[in-house]
Amino acid sequence: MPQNPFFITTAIAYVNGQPHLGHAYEEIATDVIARHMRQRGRDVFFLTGTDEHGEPVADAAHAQGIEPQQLADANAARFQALLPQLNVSNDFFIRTTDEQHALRVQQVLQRVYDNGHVYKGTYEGWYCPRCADFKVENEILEGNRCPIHEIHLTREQEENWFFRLSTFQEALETLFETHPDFVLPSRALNEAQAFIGQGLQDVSLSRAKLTWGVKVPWDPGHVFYVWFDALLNYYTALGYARPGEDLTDRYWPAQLHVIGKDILKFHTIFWPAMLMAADLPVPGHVFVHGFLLAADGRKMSKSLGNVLDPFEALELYGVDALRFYLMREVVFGQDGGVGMDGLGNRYTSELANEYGNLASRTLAMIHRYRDGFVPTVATDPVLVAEFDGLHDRVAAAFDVFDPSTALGEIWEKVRRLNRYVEERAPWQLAKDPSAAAELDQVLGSLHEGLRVVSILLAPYIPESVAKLLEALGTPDSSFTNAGFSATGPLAGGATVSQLPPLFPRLLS
Ligand code: ME8
Repeated sequence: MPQNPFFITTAIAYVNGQPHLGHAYEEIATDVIARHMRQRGRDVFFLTGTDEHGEPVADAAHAQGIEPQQLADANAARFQALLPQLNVSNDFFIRTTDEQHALRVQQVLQRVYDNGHVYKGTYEGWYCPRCADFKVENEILEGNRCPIHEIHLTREQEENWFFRLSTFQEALETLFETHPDFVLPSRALNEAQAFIGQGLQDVSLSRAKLTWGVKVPWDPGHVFYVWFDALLNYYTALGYARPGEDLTDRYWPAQLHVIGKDILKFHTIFWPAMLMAADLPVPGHVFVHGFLLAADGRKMSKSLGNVLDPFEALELYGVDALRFYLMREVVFGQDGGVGMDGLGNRYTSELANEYGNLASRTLAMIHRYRDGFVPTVATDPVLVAEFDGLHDRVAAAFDVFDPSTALGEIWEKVRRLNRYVEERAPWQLAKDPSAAAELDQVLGSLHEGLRVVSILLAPYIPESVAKLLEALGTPDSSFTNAGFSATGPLAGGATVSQLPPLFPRLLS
């Protein structure tokens, strides 16, 4: 059995609308972490998918005069089609309308019932049909409005099956105390702890009024509340993602759930409690990222109608530019404002003028001055010292799921290498035959530096890096090769090939 499993997930998107930049952001950020862990030899399983049951989807379908399944099929296909466009390397795409998912949801929740964590009762409260969630007192905006969608909440009363969440108060407090990195970043942990601090109330496990969902096995007049159906995707998928194979023992518990801040309560409180109730181990970490905000400073979302289109961004600048921009512009774990202007600026100033230019000039100079051969000489001790520990710092940042800090560290070195070109002016050295050894060292060191930063950048901009590493004559992008070699460039003696600009200047 492969060692070192790393099971990583995104939230699964509602299919009541189409994919937007917020979804793309979550997919990209999760993909960057998954790719990095694969580079390090971890046995990665990356899961994403769609959340297809529940009131928001049923309502949206009926508003269009179609059946929920039709809407789910149409929009799930859109989400699925987006992934290769974003170069997302997921291992499976789960749809909660998959039959095998429903069966496994029933099995797990039957166990929760058998373990005595479920009872029948009446619930009355303020309900948001878009969130598919009852809101507690301090979550409600003035005028009985939803804090997320800003729409009016409805007063609902239902006879439901309830999950005894309140009995998990102590177990959750202990989980947060003994595993303070269960919820990351710390601001999100504080929020989860504050929520528990108010005292947990039991929550609905089923809905009697809805039919669009997974049937409750002990009471088929009810379907499960969509959130439990949805959360369980992380577990059920492992049972059938690979036909004929059950991956549960290999990958459960998940190492990391990546989610947005609006669904913190479900993942940091309901989810671990539900797993404990089913006698299942809880995941290692839940990382809560921020929201991409539009120019008006508000959340970009279907219901607020201020969405920036990722497809337009892909068409204009390409997949690596979009991936890079989102990871560079927005600190992972914080909110950030994004727009087409910002994307265009970073494309030009960083991808084209810094990394792209470093790549072109390095390849061109090795061609011009050394017929394409990478010199076999010791690398420059100045750069050796400056690159010392870089890949360890990048790995350490990823260990706490901080791709922003990692990218900052790498980019500093991209800039350093460009400064190195200016400082050492190879075009001057080339004019002086007595400086041949120095020119060898400068070109070899540039090749080595470019190779190292490229391996480290591979999770962020995989397409460009694959082309460049190939051209550098060192296609292997595994992390064990990410150290800056002091003895000489790893590719010493190899030849480099020419490459069209990785990030060509665009006509405006
Ligand atoms: O919440 N910026 O689905 P969803 C960043 N089905 N992230 C954003 C965002 C934005 N502007 N808008 C949304 C659901 N997201 C449930 C999840 S998981 C068992 C069920 C993020 O389609 C959001 O925070 O509304 C969530 O993590 C993901 O996109 C899917 O959102």
